[in-house]
Amino acid sequence: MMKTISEILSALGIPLDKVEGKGLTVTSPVDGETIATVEIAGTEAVDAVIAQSKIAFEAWRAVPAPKRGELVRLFGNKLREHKETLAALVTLECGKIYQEGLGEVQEMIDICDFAVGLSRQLYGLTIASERPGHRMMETWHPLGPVAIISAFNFPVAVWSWNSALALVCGNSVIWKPSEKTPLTAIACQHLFEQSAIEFGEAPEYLSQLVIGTADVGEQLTKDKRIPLVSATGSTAMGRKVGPVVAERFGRTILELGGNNAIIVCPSADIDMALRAIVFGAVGTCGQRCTSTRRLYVHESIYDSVVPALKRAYSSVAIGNPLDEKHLVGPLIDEQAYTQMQNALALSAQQGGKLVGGERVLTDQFPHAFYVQPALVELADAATVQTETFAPILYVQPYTELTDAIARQNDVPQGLSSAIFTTDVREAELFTSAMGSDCGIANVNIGTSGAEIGGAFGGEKETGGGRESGSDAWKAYMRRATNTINYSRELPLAQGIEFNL
Ligand code: UN1
Repeated sequence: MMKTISEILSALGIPLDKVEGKGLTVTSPVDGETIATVEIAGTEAVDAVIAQSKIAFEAWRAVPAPKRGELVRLFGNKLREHKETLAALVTLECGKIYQEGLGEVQEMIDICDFAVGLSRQLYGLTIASERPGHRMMETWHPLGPVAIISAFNFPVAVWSWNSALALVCGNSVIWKPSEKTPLTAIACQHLFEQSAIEFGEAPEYLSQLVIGTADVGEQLTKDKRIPLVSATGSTAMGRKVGPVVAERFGRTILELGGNNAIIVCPSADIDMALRAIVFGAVGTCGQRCTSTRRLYVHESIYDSVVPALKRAYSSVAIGNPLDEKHLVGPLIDEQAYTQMQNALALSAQQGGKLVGGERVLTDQFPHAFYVQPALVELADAATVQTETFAPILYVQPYTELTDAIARQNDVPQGLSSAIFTTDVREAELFTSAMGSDCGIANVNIGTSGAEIGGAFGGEKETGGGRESGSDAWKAYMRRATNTINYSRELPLAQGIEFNL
């Protein structure tokens, strides 16, 4: 595996001047060292990008959808070719372990495959008309330039879910990556441009990158030429983006915070549940929007499950994410560490019993933030309402399943949820209308690691958007209802007579 930034960039064929600009300093969470400096897009540059995107869209929408799929197929192949290198870059830049970096690039490859198939399946319905000699149908048309605002924790996959679909749907794309992870974005854009050259018929500026801080995102959200803004990040970010886009009647796909819970029932396969809980809570150092943050354990098994969990926690290998023996890498930065400590201090004040949470490996990595994942046993009444992007798992016992479900739902967010049970009644209740109120409700699978084939997203303060599989593509297109009269009469709908 490649471990240095220059090895990775040269393997990807990225010219060094792209990472030796002025403006944004990129540090690696692995050791806190500077790995690059990149150029920031100014207001005029962003404006030009939007104008170019519009022109690219006008050409791209005329290309038949299966042909558009061919470009995405080539890009998927390019990702296959560079999977290991891109995964190592993901690890270096955002700190997730290499296995998860590989998993993330695999998600990109999978969504490309999905989008290629989809490019031949952008179906509309044919609808029975109430009038004789008439036919009704729906046609799905491309929308326009799509802005994609992504977060540091899935620096490449989230862009690909959006862009692969947006592109086969006939749109151009503009990507604003997190300012913490511009290098992986530069790498993806570079691989995409190579695929576009191979494809030969893509308009220039079909996919563009704008690097910058929140003001770049704000400029994109305000611009009328962008009919759809897909934004992944905190609820606070979504609260800013949503109203600005809505004010100009643009559309959004919002993927915001989660506060995901697992319920462990008395009949659960405990070994399975433990693995799912540990992966969900400590994997990616607790920095997935789908990370497991709360755990409700039935009182009859609480005294065996919680000690087993503590044992598992104490054996988790924490360290350099490039080293394959480690399961947990660092937090993204000092701010994330401070937020984690603040959340832990608050739960201690509320009587929470804490294990873990302390900073580790400071000798080896004085400028990076590795932590022991934290487990907090909470009093019955308390439900933590906020998402802290760190490995903190709040644990509580429950007596009645309906009460556990109510507590699970009693938070502002609604992304992911899971139940571990072998009782079909409990499983069905959990996935029913009276069960979990989340966009994702799993049985005997943890809260994170969703497959791309399903629609991904959540309710309430998670923002309501859906990306990735199922019919999420419809959000990237506009629907036209066409009524066609092939008779020689002009009957009006609803039986209205209007005789001239
Ligand atoms: C995110 O954390 O923003 O389900 C996305 C999962 C991944 C995606 C997470 N497929 O954990």
